[in-house]
Formats: sequence, structure tokens, C-alpha cells
Amino acid sequence: MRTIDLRSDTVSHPSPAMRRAMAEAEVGDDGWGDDPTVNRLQERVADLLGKEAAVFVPSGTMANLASVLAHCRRGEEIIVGDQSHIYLYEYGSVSALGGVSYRQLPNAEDGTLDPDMMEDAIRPVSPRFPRTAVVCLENTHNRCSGQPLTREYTETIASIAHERGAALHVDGARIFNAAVCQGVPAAELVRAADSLMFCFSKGLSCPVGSIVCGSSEFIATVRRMRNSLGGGMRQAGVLAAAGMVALDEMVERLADDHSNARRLAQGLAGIPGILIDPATIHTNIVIFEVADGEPVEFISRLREHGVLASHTHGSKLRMVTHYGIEQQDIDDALNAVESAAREALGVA
Ligand code: TLP
Repeated sequence: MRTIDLRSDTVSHPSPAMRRAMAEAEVGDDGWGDDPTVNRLQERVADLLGKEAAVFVPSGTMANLASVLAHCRRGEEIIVGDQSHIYLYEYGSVSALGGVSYRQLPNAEDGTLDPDMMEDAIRPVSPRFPRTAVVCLENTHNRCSGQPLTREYTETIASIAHERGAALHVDGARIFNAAVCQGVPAAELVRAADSLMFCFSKGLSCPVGSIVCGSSEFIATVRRMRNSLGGGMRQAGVLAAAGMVALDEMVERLADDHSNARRLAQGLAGIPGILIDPATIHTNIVIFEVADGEPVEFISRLREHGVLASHTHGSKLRMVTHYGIEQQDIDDALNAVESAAREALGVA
């Protein structure tokens, strides 16, 4: 039985064209700035996202951490959503390693932060208060069912932040999902942001790598931070080559992941014992609840039926569509959920 792995889009494998490009990549020592493929990828991405410069980093976690460290000095503060990846899943690294504190605001179900609350939360300049150095948004929002943020919303938050002396960073791990689903170029979505990162290793299906974009001065600092975190790489062109292919062939196909996610959500909504509002699913992340069920137990039952899902929090489970998952896999996954629900919940 084939396993249908919907735990994350991080489980996606590189395409045949990526593997070929990786094998043939022109490389050099990136520590010396000599890797031509890394350099080409950085220039291409900066151009594509409408920023002056970009730097290739090993992971999304390091991309966010190096960005925050570049924006903040010790004792300063960042504003994050209480459901954000930076706050929940990045090991407290900005405070552990940077002496930076987190100020959390509640994320609405659509992944936004309330602009008025945000305005109040940015501290006035005072010798007593920590300086609020940066506000962080997440687009799409992982814990909020992959909800995309609009260009207008991002601009509103940016203008409040800038007026009060704070920068705006976008954790755009899945920014191309947000762009494709709204039919807006990614550059438009982040025009107002001072910095952003996105991941090559999620929906874009590369084996490794993320990238940070911003002004040339900011990126020079991020590069130093990356290196100080041990993230400097040598012949990283083998990884950047996959990123180049991803930009050519993996962006537009995200629309297939979105329609598979909608099909999954609609199917789940029809299964007794499963709770989900399919209208909230716009990109590739599907979060649902198992009524009266033990989510962890439900996940092991699903595994017996050949489907892998992940537990997010409370009674919530997550399934993520990605390259390699076809419409038939979605239909098979729905059959598996139906069987697991019947067994686990005693639903007829
Ligand atoms: N998200 C992963 C992990 O939490 C395991 C996932 O499966 O969704 N920002 C956002 C919004 C993310 O979703 C992730 C990873 C990251 C940052 C961090 O990227 P990596 O895993 O490359 O460090």
C-alpha cells in the first residue's frame, strides 16, 4: 500500500529536473562569494521580490532568526502573532540567542493581527521601555489554515509600524502560495515590508534552503548573522540550482495543491465526526477537528489506512497538499479518514 504523506509540504521531493540541475550545478566557495549559482539565485530572487538584495540560508527558522537579529539589538522587542511560527515553533531562539523579547498579539482566524492593537503595542520611545524594533507577519499563515494576507492588509500594518519607528518583517515561508491564490505577484504582497523570507523546501519542493530579501545594507547584516549562527555554506550551488528550477516550474503549479486542498476540505466536511469549514481553505493547508476523538489516536488509525497527518494543537489535525500528491491521493485519503472516523468515533 502506498503511503499518502500529508504531514507537511516539507515532505515533498525534488523533481527530476531539479535533480539534474543539482548534479550539473556550477559551484564555488560561497564563503568567498564565489558560488555562481548561489549568486544568480540571490540576484534573481531579489529582482523577483522587488528588493535590493537577497541571501540564501539553510532553513526557514534560520531565515527568520537571522532577520530578527539583524533588525534588533539586545533588550529590544518584536511583535508577533500568538499563533505565529516565529513565536511557537522556533525554539524561543530570538530570546535565547539574541536577548530579544516577544510581544504576542492574538492572531485572528484569518491570520491577521488587529491594526489598532498593534498600534497600541508598539512602545513609545522612552528610556524605560524596550524599543519595539520589528513587527512580524506570516503569509500564508501556517496555524490559521494557510490563510493568505492581502497586499492592502500588509500595507496597513507597514504604515502603522513605520510611523512608530518599527520595521516590518514577513515570514513568507509560503509567500508564493499567497501570491498564486490571490492572483497577485509576490513582490506586490511584500512591497511594504522591510524584509521577508521564503522557503524553497516547502511547496516549491526543493530539498533544502530558504532566502531572506531586503535592502543591501540589511542583507549584509543578515549574512553576518547567518554566518555567526553557523549557517555559512560552501558549494551551496547544488542547492541553489534546485531553487532556480523551482522558480521556473514550481510556482504556477501551486494552484493544483490549492485545488486539491479544497477538494480535501469539501470531502472532509461531508464525513460524520469531522469538523471543518471548507470556506476557510484557500491554499494548501487543511486544518480540521475530530469531534469527541483523540487526535493522536486518530492519526495512528489513519496511518494504518496508509495516510499520514499531523497534530497541530488541541483536537486539531493538519493535512498539507504538495508536489507528488494527486487528485486520486486526495480521494484515497478521504476514504481513509472515513474509515478511521467510523472505527475511532463509532460513527455510522
Ligand atoms: N513549518 C513546518 C514545521 O513547523 C515543521 C511545517 O511543517 O509547516 N515559517 C513558517 C510559516 C513555517 O511553516 C515554517 C516551517 C518555518 C517558518 C520554518 O522553516 P524550516 O522548517 O525550514 O526551518
